[in-house]
Amino acid sequence: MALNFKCVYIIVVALAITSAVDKGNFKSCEQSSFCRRLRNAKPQDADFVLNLDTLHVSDNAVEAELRNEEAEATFKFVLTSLHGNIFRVFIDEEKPLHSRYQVDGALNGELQVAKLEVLERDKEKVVVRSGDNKAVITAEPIRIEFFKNDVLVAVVNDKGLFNMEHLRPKASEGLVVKLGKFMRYLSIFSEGEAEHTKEDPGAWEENFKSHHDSKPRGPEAVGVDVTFPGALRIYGLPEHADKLALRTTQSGGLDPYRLYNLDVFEYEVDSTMALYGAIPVVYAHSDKNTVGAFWHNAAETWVDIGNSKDTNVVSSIVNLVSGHQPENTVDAHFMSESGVFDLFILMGPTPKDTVRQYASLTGVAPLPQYFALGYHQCRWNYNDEDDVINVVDNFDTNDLPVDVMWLDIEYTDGKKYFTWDPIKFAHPNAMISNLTSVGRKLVVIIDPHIKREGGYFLHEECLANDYYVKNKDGHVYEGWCWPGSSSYPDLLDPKVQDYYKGLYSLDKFHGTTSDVHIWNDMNEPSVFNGPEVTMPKDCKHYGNWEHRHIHNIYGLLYTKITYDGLIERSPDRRPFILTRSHFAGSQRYAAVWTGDNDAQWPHLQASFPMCLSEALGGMSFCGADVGGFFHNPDTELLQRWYQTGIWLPFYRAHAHIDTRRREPYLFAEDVRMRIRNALRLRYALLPLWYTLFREHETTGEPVIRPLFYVYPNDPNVVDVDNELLVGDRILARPVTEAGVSSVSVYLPGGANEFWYDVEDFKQYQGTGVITIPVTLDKNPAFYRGGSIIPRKDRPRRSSSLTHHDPYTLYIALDSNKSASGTLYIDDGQSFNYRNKKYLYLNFEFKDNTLTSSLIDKTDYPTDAWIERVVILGPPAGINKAKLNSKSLGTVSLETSYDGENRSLTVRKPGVNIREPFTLKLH
Ligand code: NBV
Repeated sequence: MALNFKCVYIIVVALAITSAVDKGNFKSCEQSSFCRRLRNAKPQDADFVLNLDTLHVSDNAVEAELRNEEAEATFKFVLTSLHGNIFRVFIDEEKPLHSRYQVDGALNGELQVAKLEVLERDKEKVVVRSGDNKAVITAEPIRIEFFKNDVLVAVVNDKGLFNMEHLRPKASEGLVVKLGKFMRYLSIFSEGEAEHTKEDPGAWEENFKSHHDSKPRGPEAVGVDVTFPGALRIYGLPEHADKLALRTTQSGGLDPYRLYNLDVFEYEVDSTMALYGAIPVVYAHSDKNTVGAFWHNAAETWVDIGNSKDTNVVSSIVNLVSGHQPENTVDAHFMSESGVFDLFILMGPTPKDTVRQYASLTGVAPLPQYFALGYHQCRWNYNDEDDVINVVDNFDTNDLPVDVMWLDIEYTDGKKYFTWDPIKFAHPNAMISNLTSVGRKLVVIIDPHIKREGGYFLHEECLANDYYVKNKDGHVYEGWCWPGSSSYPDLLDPKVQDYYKGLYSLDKFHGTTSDVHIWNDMNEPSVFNGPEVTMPKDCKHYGNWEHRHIHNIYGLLYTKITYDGLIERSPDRRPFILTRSHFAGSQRYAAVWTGDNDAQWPHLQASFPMCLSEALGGMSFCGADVGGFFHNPDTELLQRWYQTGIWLPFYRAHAHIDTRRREPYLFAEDVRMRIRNALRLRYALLPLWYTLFREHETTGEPVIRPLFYVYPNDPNVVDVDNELLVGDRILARPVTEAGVSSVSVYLPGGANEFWYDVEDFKQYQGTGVITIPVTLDKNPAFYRGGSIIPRKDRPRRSSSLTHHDPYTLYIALDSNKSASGTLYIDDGQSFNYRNKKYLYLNFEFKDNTLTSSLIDKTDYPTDAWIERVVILGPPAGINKAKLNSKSLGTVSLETSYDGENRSLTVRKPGVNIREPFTLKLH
């Protein structure tokens, strides 16, 4: 067995180092029975009809029976309106043969229903209103039109692709099965006549490569199309290594976007293939409005995307000739293998509203500890305790800040999680103290596969208590992963959840402290010898659910348990967790990274659209392995990666075990200096990042934002994804191309929007594309005119050492010579901020006066003060400033104007940051 595993390991590593993704290991839609059933179906006469004789309308719900006559199946249809401009459409079978799975864990608590008012009802349709939203429900065929302020913004089942395969007993051979329109029109497997009596060959069992899926319940797929009239682009559906704007998959030979959490070795960019995470939300956007759809389903899902700009090429030409310009439309066809029908329509009307509506359903990321926004140093693996200490020492001697050291799987005793290698990591406490003496932390990896080894407490306890997932025959499921033969905890079982979170307690996980945080990897779950490198779908979970029903939430459940475990372990510390697998709602527990990327320029480029897409899916706390996981980056790529990574919320360097060491101090001084500069800029801006995370927690707004989010009325930004905005205060367009001497940047906002280069303060107007000359030192980024950016400019070894440091306020003036901005401050680690122990400040600059005030009536004692105010685009003729505050009274201050950098600096205002003040320039 050990030999076997070694072989698997060598093959895996060799593959990882030498080849690109092996597409043959993963299904295409055509190779997946339910996907081809639903995708190849042709819309036709209504099979699903609402029986409006059974209509029941209450204050907040419309209910009726939904019939598929041909299949003789009855469903229950419920439409509700929810607070915050959301509609929910829920359909389940009336008397199912087996219950259909309803996702548990993605939604953030109880949803609040809103009032519905019936405007019209007759035999054919019902019209209801909720605020300025309206839904027109047509009975035959079932179809729902959604209107915002009387403008049609979304249509459910516009194309007639709605389907819900009712659960049925397996028909004996030769029997005509009533399957409804989808089977009837399925011609690809049936030649000649009478194809309607045939089922798809994979409906009741399916093979993929050497794997057999026994499908004990048979077909139970569910799907629907949603059209968004007027939309120009559609975004969302993380995780894919693709552009931010989703591409048309309905034509041009692309597979639909697949949502099935998978461990894909050496994934490719520009691909609709599944990756580690699945967030089934889309946002359809035009320069006039934005509307979203959240498909609440945890089973394998494919989403076909249509955009009339790509699909109606012929009619576009005709229209061009005729001068008639019909409005653009986009649509999404959701197709899931199982589950109830549960669709939320997020009525917008702006990107901000829509994203906040999604956050109101699935929650927000809680404020992380301050350190988590600093720089993280990881590699597979740091060899031993000395190696770890040596790395941080080298960071120190080279003036490179670092907050967190990471340990990958080799720190364990033979890949047995919750243990330490007895030789290499024999004194974890001493190692941890060394880190924490300057406020640093340690993150260790904990994966869900459990080594099946006699004497390993975790395995023995799981076995003895029946905590493992079972195979289709009811025996404990065994798969292969890093430790060799492994089993997997059944995370659906409340007893397992309870037990597993206890593993993080300090007396169970010896050697850890409250400063040790957790990395959950391989939690798709990854199973080396499983179908598509994951768990067989017919494995069984608690509650009699098959793995197929819950696959996409396995990682979510795993991180929730970790989160609960860390809270229980250290009730006064905000947990930091990094997860690879994720689903809607994962933001409540963990940060995410884009997995095993490659040290290639296209992967650096993909890091922005991938994380922006995650941010729209609620997962703002996102990053990509700096340097690229597989292979060795050249120094240009490495520097550019460090420069780019500072603009993503999670900033961690990581590398595969077979790559060369690449800690930044190992390079020549010029490289080291550029990396140092990037790190310093990141650290200087931590007060802004932290403020944005707090604002995310209170408002649901993403920390990083695509241009269309901040400039929704500008149709030119809909495809921009090599730029992003940090909040709405900084626009970053790092250099992600090799060997270039200039880059083009789209500056949005028009002639009245000012932008200031973050380094030399050069002023630009937002009139579109400009070309910026670049050297290896240049990392183009711009402060948005009208914003105030709080920074801490003193370089330190770690973020916690900056806690008492003074602030510099950068005031980037707009065309009216005014600006505003917020700053959030607390202890950076505990939950005391939930008891009003924080400061939330508003800075306002207008009429040559800067005013600081408290937004909330709270307090946090701090000795941090303001050491500088730097005004960009200052008014002419200023040479003095007068500060006024309660404790300092009125103080006259000198100003200095820097002609080269076009900035005015007021030195040492000296006022404590928590004290309201005015600073008048004259
Ligand atoms: O634990 C080893 C790696 C880890 O370094 C990486 O970040 C994960 O994404 N892990 C995957 C297992 C296998 C990598 C080939």
